[in-house]
Amino acid sequence: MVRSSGRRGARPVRSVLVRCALTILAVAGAAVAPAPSAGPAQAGAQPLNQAAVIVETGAGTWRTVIRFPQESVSGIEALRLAGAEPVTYGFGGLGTAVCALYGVGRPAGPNCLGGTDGDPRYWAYFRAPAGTASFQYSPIGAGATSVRDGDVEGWRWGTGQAPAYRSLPALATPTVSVGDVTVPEGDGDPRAARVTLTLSRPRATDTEVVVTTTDGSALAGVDYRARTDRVRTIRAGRVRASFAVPILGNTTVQPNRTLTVTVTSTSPGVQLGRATGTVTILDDDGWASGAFGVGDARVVRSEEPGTLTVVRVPVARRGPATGPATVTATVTPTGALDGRDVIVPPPRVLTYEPGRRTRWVTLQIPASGLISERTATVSLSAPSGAGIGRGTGVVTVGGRP
Ligand SMILES: [Ca+2]
Repeated sequence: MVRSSGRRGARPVRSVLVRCALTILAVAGAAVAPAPSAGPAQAGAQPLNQAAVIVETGAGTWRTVIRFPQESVSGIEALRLAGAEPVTYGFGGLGTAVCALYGVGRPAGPNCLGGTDGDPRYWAYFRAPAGTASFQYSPIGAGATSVRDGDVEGWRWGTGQAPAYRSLPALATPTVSVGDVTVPEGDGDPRAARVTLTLSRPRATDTEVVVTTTDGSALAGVDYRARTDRVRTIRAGRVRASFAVPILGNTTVQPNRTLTVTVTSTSPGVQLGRATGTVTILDDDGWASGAFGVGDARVVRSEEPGTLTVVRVPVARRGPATGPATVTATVTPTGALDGRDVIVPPPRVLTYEPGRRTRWVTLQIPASGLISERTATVSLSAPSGAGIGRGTGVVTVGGRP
């Protein structure tokens, strides 16, 4: 067994030799390993097995729980089930090397494992089989490895270090989290700050979430209406609910103020993830009367493939709002991969009829095991019937802690 720690600090030439040896082992392993998916899968007749796949690319960390009806799947198939889009290369048809995951690595080819291009990095493969609680370097290639119920797979792009380990039960337990929102204060008109509550994966029964507000620099009764031990329900099969805090505006120039929204308890079998969110009241009294301003929002994404959560960003106009007004809102990803991390809507004209003060820009967030943050901006342009007081807001999509 070759341990990762034994390879750390190895000279580059030796590193390449060790890697070649590993490749040969992987090829040899593939030659004698049984076909991983042999035999018909009896879907429906067997309970689903589950395993976890943890991948660190350097640009992001993914922790994904996969499920499969077979007794085992190969390490490559586990990566596919996790959505890692593995790029592989077959050495002589006998063994399979992993060249790239989530778009990070090398193209398929003889130099897939590196060593000749001056870049020492490669995809190091670690495993924590069921019953163990830490990663061990895998000397057998992923194509020849059988991933079984309870296993945790680990991959890290680098020079042989392991990714951070998490246990499968910790990753598979549904987790509830709360987001943040920044909302323009308003002049005392009815207005709510809405934060998003998300579940990491849907449940077969309703999930109750108990939420309480707490003063920060914003004071209950002055800046907002307190909410204590309010119960919100995330319906069975769903992954989100919304929690609204009434905001009490004024026309005095002040600093921005904040309050916290804390999830104090939830249903049995659900753990708390990001338990505290922040509501920021954006003072808008320096803006011209009638000016538009966009807020900010943060959400914790769900992890169950096929589910969507949403994040809503307020676009408010200050002042009497007696006439109609319009403004165009454009969402631009800043480092996020369009369609994978955030579904970017086309630019949209927001229409405010007389009396209307707030519209919301809604972004859909696909489920992902990605725990790293991704951001997008919401920009305002082409206003009519009003000016622009704050033209850019930030949407942050993160994973649970
Ligand atoms: Ca104010």
